[in-house]
Amino acid sequence: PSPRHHPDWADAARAVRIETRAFIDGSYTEASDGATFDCINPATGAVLGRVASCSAADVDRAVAAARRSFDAGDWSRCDPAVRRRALIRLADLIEEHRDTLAILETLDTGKLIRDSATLDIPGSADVFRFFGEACDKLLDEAVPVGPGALAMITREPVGVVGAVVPWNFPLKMAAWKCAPALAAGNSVLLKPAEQSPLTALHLAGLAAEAGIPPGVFNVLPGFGPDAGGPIGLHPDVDCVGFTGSTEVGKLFLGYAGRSNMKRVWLECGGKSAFIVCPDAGDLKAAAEAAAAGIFFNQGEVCSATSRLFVHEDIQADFTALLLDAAQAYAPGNPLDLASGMGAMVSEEQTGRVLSYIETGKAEADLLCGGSRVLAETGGSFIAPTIFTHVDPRAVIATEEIFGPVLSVISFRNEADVVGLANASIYGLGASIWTRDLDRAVRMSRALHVGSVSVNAVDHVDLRTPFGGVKQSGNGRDLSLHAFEKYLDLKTTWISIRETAA
Ligand code: TXE
Repeated sequence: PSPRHHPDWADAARAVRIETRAFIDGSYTEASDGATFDCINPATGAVLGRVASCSAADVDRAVAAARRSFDAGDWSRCDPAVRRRALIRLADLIEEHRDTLAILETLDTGKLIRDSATLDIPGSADVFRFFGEACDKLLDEAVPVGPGALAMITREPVGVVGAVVPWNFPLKMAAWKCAPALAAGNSVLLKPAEQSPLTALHLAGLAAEAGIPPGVFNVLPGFGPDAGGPIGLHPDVDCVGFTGSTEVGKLFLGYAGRSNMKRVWLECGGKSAFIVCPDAGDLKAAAEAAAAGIFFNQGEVCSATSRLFVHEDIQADFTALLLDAAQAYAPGNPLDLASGMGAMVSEEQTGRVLSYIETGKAEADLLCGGSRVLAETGGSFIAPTIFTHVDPRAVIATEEIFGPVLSVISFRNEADVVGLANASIYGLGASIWTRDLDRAVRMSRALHVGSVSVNAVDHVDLRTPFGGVKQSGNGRDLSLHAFEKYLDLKTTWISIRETAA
């Protein structure tokens, strides 16, 4: 879809109505104690609304509703064709509300409207449609155990699922968790990040309109410790799907251990490698992809290729092309289609990234960027930043920055670069640029990550699994494999008398 049908998105944004209430048991509601928090537009600093700040009491209400609906079976045990129709209807409604959702996403996070309208929102609809379509096509299994028995392996929803998601792709991450969980028949509590609750709240109304029964889908905006913690610790939540920092991912493992051993699926941080081999061929295309790999969405991407390894023989040429490619990412008003990059999600995130940039200035050579820009707008903007001659052990080359900051590191040979790329606590993605097929296969086999893109960058497709190894997490989002997180296997063994009595 083209975002150009709105000549002026800023005008359209003024007309958007903002829902600020939580959604529990089929209706919008204030937090039990009436608490709210300010939802800020990071491109201007303006307050967009006062959003319900949920706490343990609200989590209890939502879990009770989710459990009641799950046990009632209207969703969990219905003909899966009923779930299919509702989820596909929800996908249609997301598309019908595309402009409103895109505006809410951009106002709330600072990301470009161009991306919200063409990627985030349509991509979220696609996810609901994909898992909706799949609902009634997952088959159970009958096992060949001989004539004396019938053995079946059936899949059953796990029960009440908590989805705790971050702010970089708010609606998309909600869809990645909730669509397969709902399609499998679970009841869901979605906790959006406190920085970006608005599209999740709008989604709740659409889910009700699509026919998802009360209690099956609940949305609890609020802070991590207040609303996320009680979900992680709740004895009646059976599973949590989380995307966010590695630090908080570890907390969820602890919550599960301290409560009911709920299943915890984590998609956490990354420090993905972008490797440019001497036989990369079209260096300009590789440089453009490298810039996209770190500057798309202001670098606020878990699989951002924030470590760039370039072979020493082509380093000078490649760096010049990279600098050119970075020019396309000049920050500007996210509602303006001409802007190259949007605002950082919050002042807090801006401060965190700027502090890494200061560290980088002491550790490496600054090629471009390196500062805050457009301060006069009241917004949180950072220039696309590239450091060269970075030591692979430097702070900026090892820690997840989650901003538009790239570290360029040179390498001598294949074994050298595979070792450097694998020397990370993370293992989310990697991108390899080479025209040598043997090399591509050798390297992708040797990289300890969840996804490898060859002559492409961070390729994500809803038909293929996405997730990481090591401290990037476990389990996979997207693809039919995502169902595995939200379904338990049940074995039923029936002995058969072989002769009629
Ligand atoms: O993430 P948090 P933050 C990384 C990135 C970023 C850093 C911090 O490096 O700079 O994390 O971002 C909820 N109990 N990523 O602080 O806190 C929180 O409310 C229960 C990578 O925003 O992990 C939100 O809903 N829940 C990443 C969710 O966890 C808690 C995306 C994620 O927030 C909680 C975002 C607690 N104590 C950040 N504290 C990725 N993998 O894409 C927070 N939460």
